Parts: sequence; structure tokens; C-alpha cells
Amino acid sequence: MIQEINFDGIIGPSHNYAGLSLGNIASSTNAGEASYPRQAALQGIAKMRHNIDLGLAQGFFMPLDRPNIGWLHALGTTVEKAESHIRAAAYSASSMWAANAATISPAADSADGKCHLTVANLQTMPHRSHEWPGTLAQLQLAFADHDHFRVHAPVPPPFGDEGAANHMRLCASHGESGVEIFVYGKTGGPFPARQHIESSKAVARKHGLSEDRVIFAQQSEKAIAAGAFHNDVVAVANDQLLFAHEDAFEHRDKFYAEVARKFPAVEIITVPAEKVSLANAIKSYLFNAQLVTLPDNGGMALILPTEAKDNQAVWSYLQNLVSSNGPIRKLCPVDVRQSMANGGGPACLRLRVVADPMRVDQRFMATPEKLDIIGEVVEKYWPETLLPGQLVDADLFEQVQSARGKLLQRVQLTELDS
Ligand code: SUG
Repeated sequence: MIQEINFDGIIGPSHNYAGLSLGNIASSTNAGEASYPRQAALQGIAKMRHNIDLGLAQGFFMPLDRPNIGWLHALGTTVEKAESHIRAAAYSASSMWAANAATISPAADSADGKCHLTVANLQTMPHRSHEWPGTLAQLQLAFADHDHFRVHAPVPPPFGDEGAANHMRLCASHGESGVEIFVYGKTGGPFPARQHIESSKAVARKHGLSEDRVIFAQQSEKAIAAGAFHNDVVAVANDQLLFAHEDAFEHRDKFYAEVARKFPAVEIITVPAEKVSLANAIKSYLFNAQLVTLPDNGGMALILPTEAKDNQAVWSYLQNLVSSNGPIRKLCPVDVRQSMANGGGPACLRLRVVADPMRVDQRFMATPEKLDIIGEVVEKYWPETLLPGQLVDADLFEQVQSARGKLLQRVQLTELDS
């Protein structure tokens, strides 16, 4: 059965706060703080368990091999000798944010009737630019059924591509053909615009999408300058619904008109700045929710970070929203604070793939029992706490490498060991 499967990135043992992402306010604010990799990974697992309990299909991706020694060698250095920002980039557990792993076009949208996946090059941020080979290896394994999936190499530089975080899809239901919205940014503001329009166009072409079912929308410069380094910090879509902040898009009216023309059944909920300021939206990550369709006509739910509940303006807006008889009927706050402190909310942690779960390599599909096993490995081997200054320690190197190795063994994915 074709459905939406959320693949979460398991939070790796080197999760730390190194302040590597200019334009990501949480990352800059928490630079140098102690992180809690074990707790972080357990929070991620609890979120997956929560979503399985809601009746949603759930998968996962393994953490990548960190520190990335091959990348350091290519830069002519080693873990011991590298400057601290380069060492931190090599150690980053950033692949946890699976929304940046790839852009997905379901089979119903593509010319050849296959589900297309293009791994994101993530080339704007050094610590993320070396993720894609490890991610590609996983996508090729998870989606190896070539009758149903087509996995593409990344868009070549210099065009930045940050994957599904800048991509939304409107459809009558997940398995039906939809309209895909690619959101790009323009450089020139105080912070980098990470998604280049040429990447978005390249992905749409490679996925065989028809022009009348594709929209390219510009992210507002104001939003990027306020800290919305990806569109999924200010907008989210599911089925026929687009849920966005008033300041999410440049030329909003023109964009909304194109959406209505290409997908007349669209329902748009625009959150006004006077109710929720852009600053509050970004601080609370209200839009970085997983907007999901519940089974059995349960309507839609927002799987939100607890930070959204803690923010009075945001929570009172949301409570009004769910009592208004609209499509969103349920609010589910989840604690992903460790990821949030690096700018990654519930939606960042997952990659949506619309497909038949039976066509996916079952080793990547989650069940409560498998999450128990992953949780056991995390409890036993993930460091409890980590300061960026410790990244130079040889003991940490051993621990991080062996922790991932144990996990790969337990879920039978040792092919991913490099
Ligand atoms: O790319 N943070 C990530 C957060 C990604 C969130 N993803 C989505 N919005 N979909 C980023 O900025 C911080 C790493 C550090 O500073 O140690 C970081 O990479």
C-alpha cells in the first residue's frame, strides 16, 4: 500500500554543539555548550515510537561514520592535527536531520512512474558538505528495488541543495499525483541562502515532473535574515493543506495564486505576524512540525517540539486552530530538545518518502521491537555528555567509532561500515 513513510535520522554518538551553522540561531546560541548524545538519541527514538503509536509508517537511517577521516585526509590533515573548526566539521552528527538527506518525488508525480530520490549536496556548510556520499550509500541500499525507486547523484556544485527541507507537496492523498513546491533562497542577506534555484530546477527535471505540476517559490529574504535557514522553519504542507507564516515567502500573493491555479483544492492557513511574530515562530519551531494525516479519518496532527507549547503566543494560536473545525485536529508536543538546541525540530529529523513500505529494504523499517534494540545500543554505548573541546580526545574517537559499529551490527547493516 502506498503511504507516507517517515525516515528519521538516528542521532549519532558525536552529537555536539560546535556552532557550525551561520544563520541558524540555535546553533550559534548554543555553541560550546555541553551536549548529551545518549539523551539526544533516546529523544529521537521516543519520537519515532510516538509516531508508530499514532499508526504512522516509520523508518530510520543510520548515523554516518564520524569523524570523517577520508574528508580530513582530502584536506591534508588528521583528527589530531586539524584546526578545531575543521575537526568539529568532521565530527558533526548532522546527518540526523534527515529532511536534508534528499528530495523525494513520489511515483505518482514522475514521468516513469517511479519514486525518485536525489541526495542533497548540502554544499553551503562545510560540516554538511561531506554528508552526501554516506547518505547516498544508505539510500542506494534502502531503495534498491529498481522497479520502484530511482536514486540520483547530487546536483553538482556550485548550486546548493538542502533536500526536502525546501520542498513541499500538495495532493488529494499521498498516493495520488501532486503538485511539488520547490522553495529557493537568494543570496545577499546577512546569512547564506542555502537552496539555489538551479538545484531545485535540476531536481524537478531529473525527477521527470511535469511543468504544470511544479512551482518554484522564493523564500522571503526577511525569513532567512530572521533565522529561517530552511523553508521548513516557516512552512509545512500535507495533503491539500499548506500551513505557513505570513512572512515565509517573497511575492506571497503571486505564489498563492499559482498554487491555487495548479492545485485548486488547496487549503492555505497563513499565520499572521500579529498573532505569532516571525521571531516567535523561529524560536518555537512551530512550523517545523510533522504535519501528518492520522489513520481512520482522524484528520491531521501536528507533531511539534515542546518549545511550541512553552511559547504562550504560539500555543494559544494553536489551541484556537485545533478548536476551529479545520483540518488540523490534534497537537502532539514531543521532546527533541537536544536536536532543537542545534536548530533541528521534529520535521528536520525526518525524511518523508511516499511509497509502499514493503518495497523498502526492511532493515530500514522501524518496529517497536527494533526501536528497543536500537535504544539498548544507545543506552550502552553512546557518550552521556560531550563538550566540543573533547573532540580531540583519542578515547572519544574510539568510543564514537565503536558505538556506531555496534549499532550497525545489531540492525544488520554492517555493509555501511566503511
Ligand atoms: O543544517 N544544524 C543543522 C540543522 C538542520 C535542520 N534541518 C531542517 N531545518 N530541515 C543545520 O543548520 C548545527 C551543527 C552545529 O552547530 O554543531 C547544524 O548543523
